[in-house]
Amino acid sequence: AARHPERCILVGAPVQSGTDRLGCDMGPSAYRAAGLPGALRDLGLPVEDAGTVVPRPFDAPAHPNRAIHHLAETAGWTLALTEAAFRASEAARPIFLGGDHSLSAGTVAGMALRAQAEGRPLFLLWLDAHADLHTLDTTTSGNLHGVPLAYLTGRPGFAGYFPPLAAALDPARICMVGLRSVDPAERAALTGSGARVHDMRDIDETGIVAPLRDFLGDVAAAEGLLHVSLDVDFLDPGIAPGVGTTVPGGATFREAHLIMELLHDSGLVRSLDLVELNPFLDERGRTALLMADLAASLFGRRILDRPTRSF
Ligand code: HAR
Ligand code: MN
Ligand code: MN
Ligand code: MN
Repeated sequence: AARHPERCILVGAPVQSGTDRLGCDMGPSAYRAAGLPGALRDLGLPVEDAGTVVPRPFDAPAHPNRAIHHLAETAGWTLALTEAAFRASEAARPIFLGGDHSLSAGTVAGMALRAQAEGRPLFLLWLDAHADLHTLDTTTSGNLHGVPLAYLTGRPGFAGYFPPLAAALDPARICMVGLRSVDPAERAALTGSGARVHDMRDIDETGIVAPLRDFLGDVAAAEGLLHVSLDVDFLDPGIAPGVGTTVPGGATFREAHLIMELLHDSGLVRSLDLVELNPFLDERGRTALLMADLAASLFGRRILDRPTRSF
């Protein structure tokens, strides 16, 4: 019996309140224009489109950190997306079409509820140039796409400003890959957190295959649900320019595809975020096309057939 439903469900999450530049709200349309639904159907998968999530009203008081902007709006998205993720994942594998990375505060919280309902642990693979580990007190940009992992792991200072978190994630079940822009407060939070962290230097020195297989082996042994959060800026800006926060020295085309191929072979992925695409900054849709192509690889597109490695 399959560990996960075969059906995919697309969930539009046009969030842009977590950044200070406009354009991420066009992400869901760009993924549809790039042919993502058809690419998944070509793999023989049943694909449903759940349409677009709408933020819920949320009353957040003003925060003493004056840099923060769009706090109540982002909290309202978190509330709506927690519910949407829980609902969409009941009988399908959700693909959340972002939207900036603040949306993961909601999608991952909803998947944590789903894991809880199934009596299984949630694991999280975070593919990103950034750690997104600021609290509301440490962010200096005030851009809330920089805080979702702090919220999700239950770091202090979110009470009253964000929806209460039903189940905080154990950092030991988080694997971060691709880091190359980490602020001092985030670095301090990572030290001793128990999270697995593979920065770009690790990838350069040892490659990503062995550490990823190690992580996937742990997910399988725990019969966990795996959520993957793919930030466009994980990729090198030379191949993925359509993002507001480019950082040089990112993953190559093949490094990114190999991760997707290994994830597919593992059979462990239950849900996926595609985040930070800014179609206004893209070049003739190439970043949207690459992200859609990576999603297709994660859901089973392959070069040649090969025996599946079991975990
Ligand atoms: N750490 C920086 C800040 O907090 C940059 C955060 C950028 N985040 C994203 N998502 N683009 O990863 O402002
Ligand atoms: Mn991010
Ligand atoms: Mn990032
Ligand atoms: Mn490491």
